[in-house]
Amino acid sequence: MQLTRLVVGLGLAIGFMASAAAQTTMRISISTAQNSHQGVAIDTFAKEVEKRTGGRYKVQTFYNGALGGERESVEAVQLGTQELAFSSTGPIPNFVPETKILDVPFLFRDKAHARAVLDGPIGQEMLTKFDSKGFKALAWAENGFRHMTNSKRDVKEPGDLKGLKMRTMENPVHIAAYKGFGIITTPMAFPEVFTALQQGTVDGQENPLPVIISAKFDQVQKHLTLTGHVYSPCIFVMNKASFDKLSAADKQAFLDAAKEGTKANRARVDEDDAKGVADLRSKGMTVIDNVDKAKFVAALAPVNAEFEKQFGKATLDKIRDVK
Ligand code: EAX
Repeated sequence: MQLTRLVVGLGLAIGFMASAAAQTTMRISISTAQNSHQGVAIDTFAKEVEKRTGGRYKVQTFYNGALGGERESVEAVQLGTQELAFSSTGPIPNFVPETKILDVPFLFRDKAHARAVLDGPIGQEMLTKFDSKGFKALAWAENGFRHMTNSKRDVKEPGDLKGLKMRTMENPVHIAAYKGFGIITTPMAFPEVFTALQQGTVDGQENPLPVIISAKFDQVQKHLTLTGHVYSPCIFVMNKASFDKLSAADKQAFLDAAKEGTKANRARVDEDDAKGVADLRSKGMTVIDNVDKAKFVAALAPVNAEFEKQFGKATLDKIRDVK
């Protein structure tokens, strides 16, 4: 009797262990909605991981900062309490300082330039800097070029930004740059931004069209100016120990899945950029789409001189010179 029980118990335990080994579930999160350029990135990634590992790995997807804002999720990935996250580079320099340079204003000419840098030697070398910080960086993706919105006035000239109280990302380069415009900067995690705009805690914020649209900022912001002042990269990060535990073939599967996620992400950014202005106008925003960029660049000359000192002109030029 007792022996039978023992055998049954053992059988159950072995069965449980086998099924646990058969499927491992991991978690990935974003701070934007599922119906967004970030949503398609992680949905595609999850689907591809499952497909490429024959269903042995499953990735659960979380949206709208359900597991916390970007800084919190990246921190959780570093600690290993969450396996994966997809984040903008907003909070990333606080973990991997080498990435700071990517958020320098007016560094990239256009998306093709930025993608070429990130996919080329400079971006790929930067991915390896995550290794010693507890991460495996799987792939770069993007938010796109950031633009200014506010509830006070049309911003046509850089001087119009003076005195606006704006939410910024928790990123030292952004904060320094926007102060250079005369903006009163209020760093804040993304999940709090909509309410802050709604309640008037801040006058404005800045984000790419795909974020403005998916976050429905048109409901709480009247004025949009296409300043394109910063290119905003995103990244797939994974806990280093979780990645190292994978077999060589599974590591490749995760890397390839992230690449597919990036493809879907960039295609959606292009789509949102193409349709975004008309969409936001139809929802009642005024859109200034013909600013004299040179004036905005000139307004940041003193700040950019600081950045040249900090990062080195040669290093910045290496990025600028990528064709
Ligand atoms: O990644 O915090 C931000 O403004 C980010 O651009 C947003 O969370 C999307």
